[in-house]
Amino acid sequence: MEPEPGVGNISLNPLFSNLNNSNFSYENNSPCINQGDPQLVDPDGSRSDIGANYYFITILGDCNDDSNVNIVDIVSIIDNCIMNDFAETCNCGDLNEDGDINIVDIVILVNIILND
Ligand SMILES: [Ca+2]
Ligand SMILES: [Ca+2]
Ligand SMILES: [Ca+2]
Repeated sequence: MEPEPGVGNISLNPLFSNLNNSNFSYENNSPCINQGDPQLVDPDGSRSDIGANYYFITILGDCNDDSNVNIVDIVSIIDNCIMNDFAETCNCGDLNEDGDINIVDIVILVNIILND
């Protein structure tokens, strides 16, 4: 089936994660991501995606989910993950993915920010 010609219609494979399980979420390389109505914004702060679903773009180190990795995230990680040990909310801060949030992760995050 060919889509109607027109703005916003594409005929690429949308790369659904798992159609067999009726899972219509997108793979991270789906051509639908950020190709929807440019006037609309997804909950993750990016341009809208084509279709009913959207792909949540998570940025490693972006612990306050504002789509920027900066000093605020470092403070957030130190406060929430290292000082208070709320480990369950700290996946964003485990930059070397060793299962632990510590100074090593902070150093990696600082380097990311400085090199950005
Ligand atoms: Ca999007
Ligand atoms: Ca942030
Ligand atoms: Ca770590």
